Amino acid sequence: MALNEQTIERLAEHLENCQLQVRDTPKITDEHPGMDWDDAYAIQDAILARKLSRGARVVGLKAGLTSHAKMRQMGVTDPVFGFLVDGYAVAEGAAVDTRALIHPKVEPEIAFVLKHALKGPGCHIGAVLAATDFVMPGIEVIDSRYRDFKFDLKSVIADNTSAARFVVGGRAVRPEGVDLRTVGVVLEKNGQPVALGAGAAVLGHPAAAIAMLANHLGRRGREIPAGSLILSGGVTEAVAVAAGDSVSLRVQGMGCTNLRFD
Ligand code: OOG
Ligand code: MG
Repeated sequence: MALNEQTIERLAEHLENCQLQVRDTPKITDEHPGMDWDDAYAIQDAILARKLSRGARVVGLKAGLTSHAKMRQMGVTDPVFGFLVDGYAVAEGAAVDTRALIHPKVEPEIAFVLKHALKGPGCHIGAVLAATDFVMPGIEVIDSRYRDFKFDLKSVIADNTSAARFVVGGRAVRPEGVDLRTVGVVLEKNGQPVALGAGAAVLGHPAAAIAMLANHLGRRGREIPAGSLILSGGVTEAVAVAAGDSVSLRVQGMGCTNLRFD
């Protein structure tokens, strides 16, 4: 760790205030170029602690920057991991209030729900599929607290990987009932297809993102608990949305889920 506890607390408060007050900030590494990966996750953990102390509940986990399309779009090279709290969950077809968000974008994702816990190191696709109860379509709404979505990996980890809202739905499918590499993904905005892809865009197989998360937590003496919902990361680039837009995600064999913005 390069930052002291006080600085970590201050940065967590700053980033969370940006989220709560709907304002952006320059990336925090501008001011703290020496911060390391442990600092970045410690800031994220401190943001979670602030939310838990106000009664929030963790309802899921997420992997991000798991596809080349996303890495290219954001100019980074490695996946990142974050948390989802109850206030981020949107009911299928419901409206997201854009006044609570800075500059939202949507991403087509595959969500995993586990029946068994997963613990790294050494977690792999096979272990993930064996531990998966079902998969389903998920739309993630990301909203970086950084000005113009400009960040580096450490800054975006500290900012809980831009997590803001998500919806899951459509048809829950057992993992053996679908080839997650070839499964087709179509994201529509206002009835027009705006992003297309296949599951393999995510690290060759979306389950690889879940294995990486288990290995990441394993290094910190933690695991992915049984019953967890996990978003495996955007299959395509993220698409900007604004009030009035409606977005739907169709995943081959898994039906469709959707939300609106107002
Ligand atoms: C970081 C979060 C990326 C994904 O699915 O790739 C992410 C960002 O692009 O702001 O959630
Ligand atoms: Mg995402």
